[in-house]
Amino acid sequence: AWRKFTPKGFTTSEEFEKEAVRHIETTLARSLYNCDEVAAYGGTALAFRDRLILDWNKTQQTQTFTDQKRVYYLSLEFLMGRALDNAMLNVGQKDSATKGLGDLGFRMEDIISQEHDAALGNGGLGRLAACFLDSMASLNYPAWGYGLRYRYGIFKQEIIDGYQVEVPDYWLDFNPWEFARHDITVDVQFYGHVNRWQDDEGKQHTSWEGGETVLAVAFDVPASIEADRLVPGYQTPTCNNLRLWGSKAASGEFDFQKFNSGEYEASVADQQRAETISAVLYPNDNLERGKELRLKQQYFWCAASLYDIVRRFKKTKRSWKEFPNQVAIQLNDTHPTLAIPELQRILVDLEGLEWDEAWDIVSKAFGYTNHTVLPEALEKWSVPLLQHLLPRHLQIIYDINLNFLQFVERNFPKDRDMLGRVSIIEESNPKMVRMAYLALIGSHKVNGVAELHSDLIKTTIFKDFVKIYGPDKFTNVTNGITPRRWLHQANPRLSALIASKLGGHEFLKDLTLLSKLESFVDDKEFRKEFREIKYANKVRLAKHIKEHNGVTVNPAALFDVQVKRIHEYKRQQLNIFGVIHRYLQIKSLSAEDRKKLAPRVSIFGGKAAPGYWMAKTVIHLINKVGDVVNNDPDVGDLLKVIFLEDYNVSKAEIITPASDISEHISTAGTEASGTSNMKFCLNGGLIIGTCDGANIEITREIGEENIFLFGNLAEDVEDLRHAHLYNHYELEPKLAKVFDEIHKGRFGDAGAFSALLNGIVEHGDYYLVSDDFASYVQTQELIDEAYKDTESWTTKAILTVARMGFFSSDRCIDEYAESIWNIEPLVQKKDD
Ligand code: 26W
Repeated sequence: AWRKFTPKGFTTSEEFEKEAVRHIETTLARSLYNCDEVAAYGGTALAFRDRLILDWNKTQQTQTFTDQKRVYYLSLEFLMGRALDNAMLNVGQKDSATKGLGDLGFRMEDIISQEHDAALGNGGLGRLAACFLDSMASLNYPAWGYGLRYRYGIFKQEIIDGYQVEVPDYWLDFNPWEFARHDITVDVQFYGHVNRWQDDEGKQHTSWEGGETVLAVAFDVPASIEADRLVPGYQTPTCNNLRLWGSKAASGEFDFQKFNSGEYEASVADQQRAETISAVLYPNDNLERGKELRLKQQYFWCAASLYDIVRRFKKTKRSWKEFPNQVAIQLNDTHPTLAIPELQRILVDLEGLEWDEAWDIVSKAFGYTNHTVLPEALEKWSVPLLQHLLPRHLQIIYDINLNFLQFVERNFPKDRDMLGRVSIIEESNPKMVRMAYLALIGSHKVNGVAELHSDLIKTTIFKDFVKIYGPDKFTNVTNGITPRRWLHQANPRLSALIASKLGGHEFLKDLTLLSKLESFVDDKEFRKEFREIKYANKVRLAKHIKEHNGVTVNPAALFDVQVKRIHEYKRQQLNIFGVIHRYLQIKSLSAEDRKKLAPRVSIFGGKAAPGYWMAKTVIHLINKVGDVVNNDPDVGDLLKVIFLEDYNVSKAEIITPASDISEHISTAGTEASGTSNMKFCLNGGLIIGTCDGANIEITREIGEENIFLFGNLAEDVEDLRHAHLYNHYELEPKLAKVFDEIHKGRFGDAGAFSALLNGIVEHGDYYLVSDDFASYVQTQELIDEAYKDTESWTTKAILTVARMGFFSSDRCIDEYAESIWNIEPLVQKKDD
């Protein structure tokens, strides 16, 4: 019956205009006479939002009504980027809006760029969560995301005199995509103490009392809309919910008393302290720092989300045994691991279940995804901190550990050291809780994110656990990306070209259909258009570079791109040393010989964690090299070095389609998967990479002849590192020359870079930059040659696109659904 009240959606530019103007004049209370781009963005977003909300409400109603098993994706990061373009494409009225806005005197591009990125994430892990929301909706899985509503997302990066400067990202001044649910709140407790007592029947009880309470308020985002209108007549769109928790002071008696006794300031201070919990995203990627506020964030979000999940389950009046048949909870890395002891606490302390019965339910409900093997990224929380903040949870963790260790002892009575190695508690000073072990022990499945990575976790960090539980507890789900955003939205012309050949946009819902492109690989017209699209995308990026960096780059040059978080293991330093080597070579040639070279633009982008000095040094070096190279008249078009400021999702949408070659060159065995490698390939860019992460599966899918692999293998890394430390160490000769030039001050004060170079020359070159340098440079030379042969390059690029079907996050989500969550899609009936 509710459908009767729904407004009719617009289908023409006039109808769109009417809706947008109505919103500008009423919802936003702006006069049309001073309607600027901000207001036009607001009116447009609200007009499309109206349409989406209908699908969203319907989906939620259907999910409640059918009440089948749901999945809850717990992630401390959701790197969503902008929403408007995605909404327009899904609603299917972007053309009407473009025309309507044109009539009002605006350009669509300018309007889209008014929106702040929702940048609630650091990098790969957060963007993966965003792609998953898109795929879960697209495949009609009943799914919710749970996260934190940070007031400040990842900082904005400015480059000043070649240095990174961090600027706060206040993004919430106007956000039409969220709905505050002031009626949906949860009290979250911190600190306090534990009480134990016996009731009249002699039953033991435990309760957590005292301490302080903070209020969690729900903010809902219609996060993901099935791309239904791209493939008309499919079915009613699924629109799932992303619920983000914001923190507020609980308005209990305590505040009230303070307020009344004249302590106005103190009560406001309490308010601010509570709001601090969800104030800011921690900007570290792959580095754990053990800050109390971070632990508070984690518990706040886990407690609110679980309360919500349990509340929904209890409404169905099912018995607790059925909980794991109705609920699957996926832990996106160890950040939400406290959800495990929290559910155990709810079941035992609050619902009165026996320990074993409760534990059976808990460990069937959870799945855990590991995203890194870097030791410095593995979360550990100190026992004294947990004791202070979450005393009852610490007890529960100890009890989980006791049961687990007893189980291990029974099964491995001869292995005396095993208990110490696998204990959740590390016997250090202070003692530490190893969150990855807790997550693993409390889950029924553990997965890595690419084949090599999933193998590595079984032989390194979780080796003992494979013995204890057997190999079946461990599985691989190779990452994927959503083709709706990373092909159709970011590269509309390529999407249209593919659709024209394949007879429609079905490939956006079944990416394996791309394989049909192989039969067009020799089609002259198709090849020409494919190349023209790449060129046009490069022209667009060149324009962006001109505007932001003031450097003119030649769009016909080979665009060589490395955009990702700056980290030693990702080896941007290897790339920039390679650029210096190229520069020195150019300088050493005669003017005549220089003419034979292939022009190149080396493009970098990415943020360094604010406290990560080595990463900041790398940014500085890139910019200094750029200053010298870009202004050297001997070099001209042959080489340009660009650092793009403030790399984020919306910049990625411009950069990805404009790349000829992109760099995925981590030390073998360190990059769990990588997902930008997939984005570049899907957009017809080739890649240079090490045998690491998903590069391995990409090679298998697209063929060795279509990728530029180099460097040492993961299996040899340990021995090489060992050799550096104990044998005489010699720098690779070409790299030594590069270092000489840096030492001579060719790129400014050499002292600024001494720590970077010493890490390699004197401190063991942990990331094997020198070991891989010769092979890297040689492979770059192969790329120069290959690029000169336009025809064969085009063939490689087309075949790469055609063979990327496997890397859709749709495939990935189907694998999770089948092998971890055990859930089925919910197909909604079509409305008439
Ligand atoms: C506690 C600090 C911290 C913060 C974030 C530790 C670890 C993380 C993430 C797990 C790091 C991360 O984003 N990992 C990336 O996950 C991607 C998605 O699976 C992979 O593609 C990347 O290879 C991996 O680095």
